[in-house]
Amino acid sequence: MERNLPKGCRLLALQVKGDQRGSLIPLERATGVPFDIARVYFIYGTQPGVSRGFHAHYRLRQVAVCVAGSCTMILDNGRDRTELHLDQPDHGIEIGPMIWHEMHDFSADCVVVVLADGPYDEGDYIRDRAEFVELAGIG
Ligand code: T46
Repeated sequence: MERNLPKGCRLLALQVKGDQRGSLIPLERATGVPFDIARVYFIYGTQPGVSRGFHAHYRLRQVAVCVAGSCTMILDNGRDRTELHLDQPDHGIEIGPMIWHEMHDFSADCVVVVLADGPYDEGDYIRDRAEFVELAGIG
C-alpha cells in the first residue's frame, strides 16, 4: 500500500483484531504508531463542501485515521502534493513536521481520529502558505 508520499509521511497498515463479534484496532507503539501518543482528537460533523487544515506544524508528528465515512487528505511538502482518499479504518496516515496538509470532500458521516506526539500548541502551526514554502526552503 506504499504510495509516493512526501518525506516524513507514511501509510500505516493498522493491525485489526477481529473475531466473530466484529473488529477492534488498538493504537499504540507496539502496534505500529511511530511515537508515544500525547494527545488524541476527533474531527466529525464537518459539513460536505467544507474543508479543514491548511497548515503545517513545525515539530508535531501525527497519525490520522478515518474511522467512519470518507474524506480526502492533501499532503504537500511545498513542491509536491499527494492526494489520498481516506475511507478505511485500518489505514493510518503519518503526517510529519513541515508538511502542509488540507482535508476536503468530507462525507456527512466522516470521523477522523488523530493521534499526536505533543500537546496542543497554536505556536506550532504555520497557517500562512507563503511562509511555509519559504521555511520549507523550496520556494
Ligand atoms: C491538524 C489537522 C489534521 C484545540 O483546542 N485543541 C486541539 O488539540 C486541537 C487539534 C484544536 N483545538 C481547537 C483550535 C480551534 O479553535 O479546535 C479548533 C479547531 O482546530 P483547527 O481549526 O486547527 O482544526 P483543523 O481541522 O483545521 O486542524 C486539525 C488540527 O488542529 C491540526 O493540528 O493537523 O486537524
